[in-house]
Amino acid sequence: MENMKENEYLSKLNHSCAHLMAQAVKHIYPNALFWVGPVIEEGFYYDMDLGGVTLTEEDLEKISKEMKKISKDGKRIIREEISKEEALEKFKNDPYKIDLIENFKEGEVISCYSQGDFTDLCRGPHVESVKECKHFKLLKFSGSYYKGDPKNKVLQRIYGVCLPSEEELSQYLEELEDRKLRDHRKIGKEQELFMNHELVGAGMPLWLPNGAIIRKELENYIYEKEKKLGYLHVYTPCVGTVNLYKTSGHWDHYKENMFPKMQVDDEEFVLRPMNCPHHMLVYKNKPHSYRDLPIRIGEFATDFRYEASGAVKGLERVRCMCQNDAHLFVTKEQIKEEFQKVVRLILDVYQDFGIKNYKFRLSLRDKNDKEKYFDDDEMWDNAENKLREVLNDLKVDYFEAIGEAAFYGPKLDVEVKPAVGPDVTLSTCQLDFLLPRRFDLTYIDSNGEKQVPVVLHRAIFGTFDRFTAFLIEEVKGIFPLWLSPTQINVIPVNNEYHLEYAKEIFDLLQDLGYRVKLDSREEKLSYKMRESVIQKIPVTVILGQKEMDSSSISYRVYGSEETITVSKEEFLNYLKERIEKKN
Ligand code: TSB
Ligand code: ZN
Repeated sequence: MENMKENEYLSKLNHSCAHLMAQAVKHIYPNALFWVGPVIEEGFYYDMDLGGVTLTEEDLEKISKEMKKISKDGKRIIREEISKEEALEKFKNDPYKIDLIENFKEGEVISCYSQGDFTDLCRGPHVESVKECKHFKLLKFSGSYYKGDPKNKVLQRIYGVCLPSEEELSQYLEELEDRKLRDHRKIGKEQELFMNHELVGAGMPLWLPNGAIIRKELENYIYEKEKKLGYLHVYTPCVGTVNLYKTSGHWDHYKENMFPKMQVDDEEFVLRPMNCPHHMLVYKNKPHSYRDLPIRIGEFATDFRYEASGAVKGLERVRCMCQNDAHLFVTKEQIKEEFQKVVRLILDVYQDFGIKNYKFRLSLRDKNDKEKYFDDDEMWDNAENKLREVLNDLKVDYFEAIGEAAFYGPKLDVEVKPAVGPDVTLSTCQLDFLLPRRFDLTYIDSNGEKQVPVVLHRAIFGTFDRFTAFLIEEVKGIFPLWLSPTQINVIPVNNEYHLEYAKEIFDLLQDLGYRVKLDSREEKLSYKMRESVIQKIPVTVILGQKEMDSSSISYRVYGSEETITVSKEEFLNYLKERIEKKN
């Protein structure tokens, strides 16, 4: 899908369309004042003060009509450069523009763009004439706080998009529609995967039975993988004392992302935002020799983070989350190999889930920023080079982000694109030189001397929450057999004659551990089969006289119209194989 921000012409076109919209709004609401109207990935928006008016769908239509009229009129868009004083004079009745102008330095050139009766302060660039903004659509509107601050006034924001032709616009809108259909919040509701309730709180989803099945399968899946790679799993409390987080440094560096502390007797507790401190203590529980390393401590660990209420989103961005976390304690010499194993595991998992659209981002330090980064140039250079080497050896595609590393070390993240909204990070692997020092962790090396281990923080799924959100959108709610909440739907052709056989097959399958449903409602076969498809059940078993007489099974696979008849054994083999192959 086209990204309006990344293409020079589309960016110009969309920004010009934002001006066109502002002009139309001004015609309808002469007292309207405008704040900012940037281009975004999806198109554009403009924030405006309509003097207390709250927009409706009808307003959007009216504005759209007026825009068409102005565009047809075809006025040229003219740039004019003025001084700061001139600008202050020109916009003296507009507090929003004054606010913007005041941010300009003395002597800096300020530009304005005019089209017909409308002038706006703007850096540009713009297209030549409003005529070019012909193929647009106003997408939605919402309230938005002035400068994004909830203490400020609520402005009206209208979103829209503009493309060079009607065909491109309708194709784009179709794609937007498709994305909305894939939105995990919509599918989550339809398929009863998760819910929210105001009594529990924003960003605190409840996993319903269907969602819980998927989560449990994901847990089992990654647990088995990690077990084979030598991980040791633990359970630790989802609270810690303030002192624990003072020791780790989170209290000083991460406090704004944490829930406030609570007093219990004479101890101060916080809900944990991360599990690293607990795992440091697990390591420290006994002395270690170099022969014990690497030690890999894993946990499916619940964390709480403060996320702005406007930012929380379904399962993707939550305030209560469960990380697929692990901390690997390694010697300096082991960094490369362990890091490589983590990257391999990520690639392996993504292949199992058929995830193809992702980007590796290698976040490095900014060498000149001595403030932000832990000061040990040799350590940094060494580590950064090792990470690069691993990625090059494995021939994975990645991009480097200078200045994006954490204070304590470089990291590798996997970025994915949700159906709606900005990109998010799924997997992460972060090198850390600092935390082991803060917790005074040591091991005895081969010369009998004390050394400090290096820590790798890694989460393959990221959180089960975010991964599930992404997975729902990837598969569009059509889960593979091994993950599907209901795997098999058994339908007797005629309840009167075939229900008993259907029950027998149902019991057999359930007993073998399959998640199976028996549809014994008094409905027509064709109706029940259609419903089975609507519910996206991977395998529908249809049992009638023929099957009963020969002790066989007929089934249909989701997405196919073909009915296949096989023996019981063959059917069970088929199921087993499909689940093993995860397809
Ligand atoms: C990997 N200490 C490390 C850990 O050892 C850590 O906490 N890293 S993190 O901050 O990057 O979080 C791990 C993963 O959690 C992220 O990669 C992301 O996939 C996921 N995550 C972060 N914030 C949220 C959130 N608000 N909702 C859902 N998932 C989140
Ligand atoms: Zn960690």
